[in-house]
Amino acid sequence: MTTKTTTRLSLSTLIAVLAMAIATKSPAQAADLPVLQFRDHHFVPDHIDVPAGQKFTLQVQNLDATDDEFESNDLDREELVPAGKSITVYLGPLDPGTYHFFGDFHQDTAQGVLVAK
Ligand SMILES: [Cu+2]
Repeated sequence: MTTKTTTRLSLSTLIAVLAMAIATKSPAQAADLPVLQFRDHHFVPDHIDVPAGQKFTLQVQNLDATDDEFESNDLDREELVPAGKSITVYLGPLDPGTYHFFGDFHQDTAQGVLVAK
């Protein structure tokens, strides 16, 4: 009985550890991506490599004193990013390729691409 209890404990502990490992995998992946910033009405960086074939999140931060929008026809997204604020954009899974995005209120300067590999 003692042995059985120990075995069950070990198994449930192992399952818990595995579940945690799986649960923390996606956020770790997302943390590898740089924060996308609006800075002087440009995107910094203006090119981000992202993983193809899986969901990921992109943090978009607006360092400017005016609102802008993270917008992309390729990605079918239009998200307001208020002045001084950050938002999370949920994306993917994407096919490998290049996806153009822009700042809708400053399209003359705020342009960038996500490259899914
Ligand atoms: Cu827009």
